[in-house]
Amino acid sequence: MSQKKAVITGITGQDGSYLAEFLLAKGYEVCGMVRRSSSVTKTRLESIYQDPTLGNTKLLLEYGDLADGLSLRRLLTKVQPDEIYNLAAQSHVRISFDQVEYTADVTGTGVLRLLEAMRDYAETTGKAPRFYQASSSEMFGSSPPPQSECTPFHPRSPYGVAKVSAFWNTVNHREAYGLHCSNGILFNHESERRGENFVTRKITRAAGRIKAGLQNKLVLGNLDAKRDWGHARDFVEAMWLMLQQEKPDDYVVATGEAHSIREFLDEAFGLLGLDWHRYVTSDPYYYRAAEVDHLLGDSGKARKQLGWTPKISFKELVKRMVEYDLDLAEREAHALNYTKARS
Ligand code: NAP
Ligand code: F7E
Repeated sequence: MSQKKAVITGITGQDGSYLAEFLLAKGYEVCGMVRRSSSVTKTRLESIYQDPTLGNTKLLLEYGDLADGLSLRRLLTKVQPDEIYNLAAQSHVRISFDQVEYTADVTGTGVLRLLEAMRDYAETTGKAPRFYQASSSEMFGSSPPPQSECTPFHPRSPYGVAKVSAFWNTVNHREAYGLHCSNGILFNHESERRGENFVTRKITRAAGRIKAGLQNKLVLGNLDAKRDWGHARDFVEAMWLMLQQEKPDDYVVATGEAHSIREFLDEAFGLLGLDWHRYVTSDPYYYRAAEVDHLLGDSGKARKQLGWTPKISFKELVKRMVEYDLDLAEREAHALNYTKARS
């Protein structure tokens, strides 16, 4: 079979970068959709991206935006992908309360724009790409744990509501038009590349900086929420596995182990020999208008039907993040001392 081509929206994000690496290693040609920004957003792709004018590369980047339907149509016509991974979103739950309409437009309606562009492309060319939608455990919201594919959705944020709308549009394109559309209902997954305003990375960044003497305070919100945290590198494999199935379907992807923010703090600060109670305070500023208290996934279906299993444990996840962020902080401290010494 000829080389497969994949489009990844959201390639500059945490998951996009891991998925691009994963697909390139499998021999795919990958085209990532990037949106225009005034600053560089390709830092997570540094190890795999090179300017195509400098030589052959299997990773190309094209401009596009989920808010711009024409750009999506142009992209599909140009790339002619076999598989589309829709990872782009305004993905921050707390911020979705401040940017309600934007979140509904990009995280919700944007998915419909992409699905419709794909449907038109399939009808015009007779070639139907397979479609992966990055659905989220936030759709379960206040439904009690453990949550599986059978658990009712009860979202608790504009982000969760937008993801529910995207979920059903993905299902509807599967049922109404016979397209190969799957939802991965992924529980929280983190990594050394996690955005710095998500709680796990905020904690490991701060722990590293405190250890390096660069900071002595960390302000968080609700410390009692529980999350089922895995490593993003494990989770992107599940996305790919879904699109290799003969039939499209929806799958929960989770580790099956939940921890509170306090437990994450114990583990992260403990690895550096620090007592977090000396540095951490909780401030209502970081509380949400509505909270999701307890997410714990039952991924039995994905394990059985996809043969997927997470390899990186909670302790290993925290260790990797802490070690990475300690190194980063030490380099920051070194650069600061160097600048001071020269001035
Ligand atoms: P992330 O790091 O926040 O990445 C989001 C990506 O979407 C970035 O590449 C961002 O581009 C892009 N993007 C944002 N708005 C866009 C727009 N209007 N048009 C095109 N691209 C846009 O998120 P992630 O953690 O990798 O998550 C990937 C996907 O999985 C998201 O859809 C998220 O909602 C979903 N999800 C994540 C988790 C998790 O725990 N990580 C769990 C369940 C579901 P910029 O770089 O330009 O900002
Ligand atoms: O919050 C609490 C906060 O922002 C986790 C996204 O990838 O996963 C992510 O959404 C918990 C919440 O992730 C702070 O209240 C306390 O209970 O790291 P988070 P999230 O909201 O679970 C889901 C599955 C997605 O789909 C999303 O895209 O931690 N918390 N103090 C805090 N959270 C943040 N961000 N900052 C704090 O200071």
